[in-house]
Amino acid sequence: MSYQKELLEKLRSRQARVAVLGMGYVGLPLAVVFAEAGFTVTGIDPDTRKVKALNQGRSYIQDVPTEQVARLVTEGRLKATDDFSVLQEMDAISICVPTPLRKTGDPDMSFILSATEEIARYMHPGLVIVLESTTYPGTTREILLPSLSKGHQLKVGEDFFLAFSPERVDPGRKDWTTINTPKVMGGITPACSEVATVWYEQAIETIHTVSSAEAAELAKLLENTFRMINIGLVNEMAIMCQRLGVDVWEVIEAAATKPFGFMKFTPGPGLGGHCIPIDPLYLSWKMKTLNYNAKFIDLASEINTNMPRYVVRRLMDALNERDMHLKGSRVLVLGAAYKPDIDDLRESPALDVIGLLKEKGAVVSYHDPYVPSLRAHDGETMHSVEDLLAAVRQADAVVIVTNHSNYDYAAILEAARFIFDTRNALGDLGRDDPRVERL
Ligand code: SAJ
Repeated sequence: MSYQKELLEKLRSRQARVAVLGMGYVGLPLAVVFAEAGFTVTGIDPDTRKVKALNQGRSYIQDVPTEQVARLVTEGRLKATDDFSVLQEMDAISICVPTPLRKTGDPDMSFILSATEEIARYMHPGLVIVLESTTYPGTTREILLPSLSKGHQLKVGEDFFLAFSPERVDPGRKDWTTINTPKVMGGITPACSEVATVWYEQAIETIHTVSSAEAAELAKLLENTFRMINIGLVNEMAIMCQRLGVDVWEVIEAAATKPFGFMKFTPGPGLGGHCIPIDPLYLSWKMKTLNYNAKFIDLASEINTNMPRYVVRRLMDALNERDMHLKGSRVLVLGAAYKPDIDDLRESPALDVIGLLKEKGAVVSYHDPYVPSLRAHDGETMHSVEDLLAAVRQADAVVIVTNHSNYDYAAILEAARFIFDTRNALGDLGRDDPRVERL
């Protein structure tokens, strides 16, 4: 029997032994979904704290209930280890490791490279490997395939199977989860696509199979580049509307009444998170190696990156109009996380706004119910103010940077001298109030 047939049988019967490399916000939910489907799953992570927590039946990912981890561990369907040698017993391996950017703005492939090297050490016939980490097109074929093919005669698409399937995890989201979010799958060969699709469809409701790993890699980059560019568009629309003396929020609401052919995005103080500001740069980086300049990505990135500076300039102008100077003014920043109702600070524009305000000599404090402390760009450790309304009263200006839904905006408006609202968090509350300006 061919390795393909044998592996397909193991996958369909759920007898295949599954490993997930990287037990973070993508890997742990995926491991749990495979375990719930009946596979025996081993989560592999070099972070021994994660390994210990999981083996003790504890979850550290908000979307994965501890009770679920505890049950699966007790049932022997899920376990964790930092020992990569278990890979020699595995039949199916998902790679869910980080793909950040280096300080230079180039892709940091180190996590993918080390995971691939570990798998390469334990390569054997009848193995399917799926890369989930967001990366530039060609990574699966140009980086993983050569590394996994070294030192043996195993042939991809016959003896082992290799594919790419972009992660679509949105932490905190309850409506679209790992099980019900359609999953794109693209293999190095048709047999790779088939084996990887059969594996994933045992646990995930909808698999959309494409003809190559590159098509799957690019689908993910299109998704998030689309988002980044459209956010850049509305950010530039905010700048243009301000020059035209028109309320951009009113314009967007009006455009959003169009039931087709328009998708609403809203302006803000910049682009945060570990996906949207970063994924498109993987594509523009790859295109530069092919002597092509991805103009839309570069332009949108420039606009989005400049938004914190634009916010601070708008605040300076607003204070000047009130015969005040930013230098020496007490400015309270509301909301530090990169988007509402989460505690994630990664790439948060609030850090840039705070840094720029400090550079201009403002006396800066911040409040965020989800972020008790943060390290400002100048190295200072800041702490969220204890008494929000007292801090609002003492501030010369309040800047709403992240519009957490649990803020009492009416009380904040009542207590404030001046508010610069970068998210239209006040909505109609501050419509004609001279103490309020919006982006
Ligand atoms: N933002 C705006 N205006 C918008 C939307 C977002 O300024 O209209 C800002 C946010 O404030 C934030 C940044 O962009 O700083 C990113 O926000 P996001 O809503 O895109 O949230 P993320 O970064 O968590 O994006 C994830 C992505 N999911 C995956 O990559 C699997 C993205 O593709 C999803 O569309 C997004 O979640 C989502 O819809 O929640």
